[in-house]
Amino acid sequence: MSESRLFSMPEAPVRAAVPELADGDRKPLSKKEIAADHPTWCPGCGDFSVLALYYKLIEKRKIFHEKVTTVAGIGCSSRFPYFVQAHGAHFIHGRALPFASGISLSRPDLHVFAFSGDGDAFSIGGNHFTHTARKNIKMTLVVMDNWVYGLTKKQTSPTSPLGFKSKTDIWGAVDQPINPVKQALAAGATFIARTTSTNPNHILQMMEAAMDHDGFSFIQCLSECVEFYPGAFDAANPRKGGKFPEVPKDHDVSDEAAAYRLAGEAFPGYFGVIYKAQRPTKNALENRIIADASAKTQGAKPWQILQKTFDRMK
Ligand SMILES: Cc1ncc(C[n+]2csc(CCOP(=O)(O)OP(=O)(O)O)c2C)c(N)n1
Ligand code: SF4
Ligand SMILES: [Mg+2]
Repeated sequence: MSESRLFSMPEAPVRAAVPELADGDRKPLSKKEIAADHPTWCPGCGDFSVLALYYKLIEKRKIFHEKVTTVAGIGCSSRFPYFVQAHGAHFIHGRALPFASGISLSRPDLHVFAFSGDGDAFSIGGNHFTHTARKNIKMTLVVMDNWVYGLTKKQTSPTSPLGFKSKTDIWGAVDQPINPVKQALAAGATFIARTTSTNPNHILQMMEAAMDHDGFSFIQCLSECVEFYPGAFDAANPRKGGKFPEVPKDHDVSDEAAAYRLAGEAFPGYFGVIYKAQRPTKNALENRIIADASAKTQGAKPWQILQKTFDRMK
């Protein structure tokens, strides 16, 4: 690229802390203003509930169109951004997190939400889950876990339980399923919560807590696929004779070993915030490097520092 072209590039956005959400002069967005296309999910799919609560979150927390971005990979659950009237992307299968990472690192003024399925997040996107968590990139990831590949019509997913009969395991799944909470803990996620699509108040509570966390926040949301895995989560639904055990009040959310023990409880396990830690985000650490470099180069802009680095490499 010629020097003149490079110098005509728009300036990098000013890096600032996330501003106060409340903007007294503006009305919160109504559901009508946030809802886009009519969701194409099967009637009864758990994903409807997650979407409805996301609308509610945006309304309740007065997040405006220009301050939120909604990213997803591929899958029934990942159709999510289509149904939200805001900036976002329905991206490549398994690649929502790297896309969302770029947004988060370059636009610290935005609230970045990623939505994924169990296949999208833990199969094809498993490596990105690990690295986004360990880098502690500020965003919220909601995995709508239905224990199956829904969009492609019933294949075994990484969270399908042993014995689950699917098109890929006609005699029943033989592979040990992963435990999303343990996976997130091991990867270094700094906020981990569990919820279920049948408990709307709880979903909203978890989304708000995740959004307020300064770091990578992960929510495993059980979300029934009524078409290919009906009844999967009945044991977690009091209306179907199940239980909804909340994280015990005396659980220390900063205790990793205790979180690991809670995560290992038999299904339905515990719901609520299971782990929360403070660790510098990649966003903050990179900002520090940029600020130091800028100070050493008499206030040069990030792209000017980059240009100097390229020049040295010539
Ligand atoms: C690179 C690539 N590989 C495979 C597929 C096919 N595919 C689309 S969605 C999907 C799995 C979706 O499962 P999950 O993430 O659990 O979402 P759900 O549909 O259950 O919500 C697969 C394998 C694809 N679209 N792209
Ligand atoms: S196939 Fe399953 S996951 Fe997909 S929309 Fe239908 S119920 Fe939901
Ligand atoms: Mg799935």
